[in-house]
Amino acid sequence: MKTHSVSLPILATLALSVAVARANVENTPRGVSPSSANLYVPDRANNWSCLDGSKTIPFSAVNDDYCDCSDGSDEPGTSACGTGNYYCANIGHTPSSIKTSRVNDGICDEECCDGSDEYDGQTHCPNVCDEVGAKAREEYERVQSIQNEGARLRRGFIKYGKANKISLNKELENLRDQVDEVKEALADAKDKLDVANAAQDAYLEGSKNEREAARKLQLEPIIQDQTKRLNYAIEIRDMLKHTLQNLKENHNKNYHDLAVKGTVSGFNDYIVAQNEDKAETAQDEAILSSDRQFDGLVDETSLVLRDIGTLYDLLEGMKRDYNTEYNDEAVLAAIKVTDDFEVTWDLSKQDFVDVEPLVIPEEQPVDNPEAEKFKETTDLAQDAFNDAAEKESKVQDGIRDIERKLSMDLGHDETFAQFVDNCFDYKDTEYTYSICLFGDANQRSHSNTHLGKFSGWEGDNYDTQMYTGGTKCWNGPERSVKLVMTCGTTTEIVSVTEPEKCEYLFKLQTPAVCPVPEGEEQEQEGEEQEQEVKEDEEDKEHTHKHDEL
Ligand code: MAN
Repeated sequence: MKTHSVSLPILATLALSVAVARANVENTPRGVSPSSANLYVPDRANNWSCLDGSKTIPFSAVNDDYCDCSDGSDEPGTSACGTGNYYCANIGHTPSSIKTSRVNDGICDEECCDGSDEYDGQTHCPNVCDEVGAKAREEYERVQSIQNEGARLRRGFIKYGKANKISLNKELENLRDQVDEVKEALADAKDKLDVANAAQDAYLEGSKNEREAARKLQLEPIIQDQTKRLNYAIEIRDMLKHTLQNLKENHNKNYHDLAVKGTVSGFNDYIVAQNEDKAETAQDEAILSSDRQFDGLVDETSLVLRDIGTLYDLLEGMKRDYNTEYNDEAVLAAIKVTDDFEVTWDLSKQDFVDVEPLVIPEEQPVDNPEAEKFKETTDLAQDAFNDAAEKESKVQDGIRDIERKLSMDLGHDETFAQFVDNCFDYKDTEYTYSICLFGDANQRSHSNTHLGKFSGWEGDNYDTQMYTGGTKCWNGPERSVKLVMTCGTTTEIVSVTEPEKCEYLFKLQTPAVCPVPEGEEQEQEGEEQEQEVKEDEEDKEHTHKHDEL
C-alpha cells in the first residue's frame, strides 16, 4: 500500500509556510478552480487535510495519482479518485468542469476546449477555446439581439394592451349609459308598431267584405271549373264503386276465380278504410273565403281521384288474371266498365287524360288610397321597430363582447391583448393546423377536426396555454393542444407535433414572452399604479364638477 510520510522539520515548515501559501495560490493544484484555490493550501507541517476532514496527508500527495481521501478531494487533477470535479480554465471561452474520471481518458472533452483534461501525452487535445468562444459569443449576441428586439416589441404589446383596456372600459361605460335609452326607444317603437298594426287590422277587417267580394268575383270561373271537375270525379268514382259493388254481390261464387275474389276482398278493404277516413275528416267544414273554398275543392278532388285510382287498380288486377272461360256476367260487366274507363285515365298522373291542375290567380291589389296609407304607416312603424331592435341588440352585444374581453386573463401586463382572436396557421406534409389564440384550434386535411378550445394558462409564467375538449379520438381521449411560447421577433407557429396520440404540441414564437430587462417590470407596475391613481383623481374631479353643476 502506498503511504505518504511527513519528512520536513517543523521549523522549516513554519518558516516556509507563508511563502508556500502564497505559492499555492499562484500554483493551485491542477484541476482546482480559482474559487477553491484557498482550500488547497498546506499547513505548517506541509500537510493537507481532505476537504471532508477524514484524513490528513502530505500536501505532496495531492494529485499524486493515488486516491487518499474518501471524498476524492486529494485528486482534483487526476482520475485516481474519479469522483471530484476537474476545472478547465478554458481561457478565451467560459471556464467549465468535468468529472475527474474523464481526465486522461483519451477523449477530448467538449467542456474542456483548452484540452487541459488530456495532459499525459497519450492524447493530444488542441486548445480550441478561441474558436469555440468566438462562436459562443456570436450566438450569445444573436440571442441577445433577438431578445432586445423582442423586448422592444413586447413593450409595444404592453402599451397597446393597457391602452386597450382603458378604452374598453370607457366604451363599456358608454354602452352601459345607453342601455336604458335604447330599451326605451325599442319599447316605444314596439308600442307604435302595435298601434299601427291594430289600426291596419281594424281597417282590413272593416274592408274584408269588400275584398272578399272582389276576390269572389275573380275566382268564380275557376271555382266553377274545379267544382265541375270534382263532380265529374265523384260521378266516375261512384260508377266504379257501383261496378265493384255489383261484382261483389252478383259474381258466381261457385267458380272460385281467385282474380275475382282478390278484387272483391280489396274492395271490402277500401270500404272499411273509407269509413275510417270519413271519421277523421268529419270536422273539416266551414270554408270562409273564396281562396279556402277553391283550396277545399282541389283537396277534395284529389281525394276522389285517389279513390278512383284505387278502384281502378282493383278492376285492372282482375282484368289481367280472371278466368275467361267462366263467362260470369257480373265479371264481364265489370271488365267492360274497366275497358271504357281505361281510355279516359292517365295512369302516371293519376288523373283524367289531358287535365292540368287549375292555377289560382294572385289577388288583385285593391286600388284604394286608404288601404295604401295604412300599409305605408305599418311599414314605416315596422322599419322604425327593426332599427330600434338593431340598435338595442348592438348595445347589448357590444356590452357582452367587451365584458368577455375584459374578463380574459391576458397576462399580468395585458401583453396578449392584441392576440385575442388572432389566428395562426401551420402546414405540415399531412395537415394544416390553425389556432386562434384564446379561441379554437383545428386540424384540416380533406375535413376539419376540432382540436380544442382555449381553457386557460398553464403555470404562472404566461407562456403556456391549454386548449381542451376537441373531437374525441377514436379509442382515446378528447383531442387537446398545449401551446408553448418562446421568444422571437415575429409571432408565428414554428412547429406542431403530436407527442401522444391526439395530444398536440404547438410551438409559437412571439415577442410577447421575450424577457423584459430586469427592473423594467417593476417600473411598469409603478407607472401603472401612478396611472390608476391619476385616473381615479380625474374621475373624482369630474364627478365633483358634475355635482356642482
Ligand atoms: C386523425 C388525426 C391524427 C390522430 C388520429 C387518431 O387521423 O387527428 O392526428 O392521431 O386521427 O385516430
